[in-house]
Amino acid sequence: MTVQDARTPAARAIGWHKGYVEGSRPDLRVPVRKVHLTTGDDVTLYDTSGPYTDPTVETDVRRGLAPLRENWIIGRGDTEEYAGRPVRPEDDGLKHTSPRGGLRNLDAVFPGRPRQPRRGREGQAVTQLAYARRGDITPEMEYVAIRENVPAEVVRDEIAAGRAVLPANVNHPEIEPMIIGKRFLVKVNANIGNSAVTSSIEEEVDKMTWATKWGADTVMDLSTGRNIHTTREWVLRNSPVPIGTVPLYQALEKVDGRAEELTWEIYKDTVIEQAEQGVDYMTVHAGVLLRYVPLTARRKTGIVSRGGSIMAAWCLAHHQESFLYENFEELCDILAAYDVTYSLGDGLRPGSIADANDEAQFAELRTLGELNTVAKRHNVQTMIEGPGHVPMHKIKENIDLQQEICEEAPFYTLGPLTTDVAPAYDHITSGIGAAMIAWWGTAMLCYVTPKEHLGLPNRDDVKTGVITYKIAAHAADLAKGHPGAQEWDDALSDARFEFRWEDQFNLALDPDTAREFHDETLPAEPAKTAHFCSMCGPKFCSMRISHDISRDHGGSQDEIEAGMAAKSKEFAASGNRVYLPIAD
Ligand code: IRN
Ligand code: FE2
Repeated sequence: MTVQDARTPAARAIGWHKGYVEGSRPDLRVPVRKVHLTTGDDVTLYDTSGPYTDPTVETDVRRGLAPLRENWIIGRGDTEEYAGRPVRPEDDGLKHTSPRGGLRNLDAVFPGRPRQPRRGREGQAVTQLAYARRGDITPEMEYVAIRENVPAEVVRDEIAAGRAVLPANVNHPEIEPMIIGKRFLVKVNANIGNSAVTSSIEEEVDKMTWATKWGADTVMDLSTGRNIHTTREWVLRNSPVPIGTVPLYQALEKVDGRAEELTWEIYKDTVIEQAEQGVDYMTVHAGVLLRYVPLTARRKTGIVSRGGSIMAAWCLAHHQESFLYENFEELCDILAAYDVTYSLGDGLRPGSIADANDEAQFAELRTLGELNTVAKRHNVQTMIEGPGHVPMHKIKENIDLQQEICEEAPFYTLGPLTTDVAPAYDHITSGIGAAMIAWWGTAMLCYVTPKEHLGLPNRDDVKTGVITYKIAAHAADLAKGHPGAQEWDDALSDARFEFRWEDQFNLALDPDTAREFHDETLPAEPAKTAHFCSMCGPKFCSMRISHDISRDHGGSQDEIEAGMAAKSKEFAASGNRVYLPIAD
């Protein structure tokens, strides 16, 4: 493997540069972050920031990122381009406000390269799961194998077994492939755009790149309200990470927020619209069954999931079984034709400590297990969403049950929050639960920001949420012994012990804040060295050993004792200090 170097003087100055590890073909280049230490060494870290941090690549938000997977997708020869579903004004949440009305196409809403959607030829499954089961190692699999430092066969086998997913819609060629599964690094998702209160399209794109800059592995676009289709198009075309959505939210917009007016046709249409755009994974709350809704009646906080409450309202209004559950097989075929990954939603997750692990929650989990089996039969990659609010002593049961019921499909959890008493600090209440559940096997963590339960996250909250969750994820990687995880800690520890401040900052999850805090309080300190070693050198150590073990190693017992006494005096004379400043 060769490591390419995108180093420029400017990149040098910020302490790291983007490098690339080349795979078996020239268009397979895996980005890494190369942190430059003052010792002259480099530390190589996983990098999610995309081409934006490569000064040799020009990016333009109006054109989108280069479609790096396009040739891989076309090369497989199992997809076709087609005219695509016309985008109507109402799909954009604009509802008849378009001056001319009528049809619009994707080119009109995104100025970037013209694009036609693709799908599996004759509706066949073009999923990484189907390829893995066939025994193929796709370029996407090789890419994540390099990223994760594991053999490509492990990637293929984990995907084939359904223990990992590689979300990669054939209409999202811009992504840098990543994998979600318990054998791999724990991943973090950041949610953006969860409000009708307007932020501009550029702002949403900026939130996405901001989240990936700090280490988000996937981003969920939960936009509602106006410009929903256009916003998503811009986010997708500019995103180096997989994008997830909850199509139910947009479907609800199409019926003016009246849940009872939702139909399978409206929902299906929305899913296809989003799949054509390139959404990589979709939350589907198909486990909320009519008969489970009454189980939530005596809960302290009822149904807190947005998708869950929409489906519960629909089921009650019609007194019919959920249209998501009833049409699940057809939905599988749609997702398989684009390689959209399921994220089976936890619509009945507990919203308070009191409701954790109750009958409603686990009844839904059993249904998700059943749906997981159906999805796999259709070659659809699948992960399972999990709670919510769960006290520490009840967390393990969640992951153990999920792994058993869902045949080790990747678990994707929201926290869980370990206490309800700290609004404004729920990134911490949930970061605790996230670290625990990730250690036990959760594959991806959905971040929680300090604004949870209180308001909408701003830029700072997004950053705080991502960093908090990167801590939880990495703490779990360490505990799980993921290859390479500890090298990062060791490099930082060495830097800390040797007072290489710049190295400490550059290795930190948040170099900016570390640097700022240090400048605020601590004066610069010189590097230190172990006094005992500079004083004694190897000779003393060998004397020490021979003293303990054998006498015939260099002198008589008297000589050894005299030597020891001399060293003792020398140490005292220097002020009895274990570590001394380096003279420079
Ligand atoms: C993750 C695990 N459980 C829930 N999530 C995320 O919560 C889900 O992927 C989505 O981004 C968000 C809101 O989901 P509800 O409230 O519609 O269930
Ligand atoms: Fe909550």
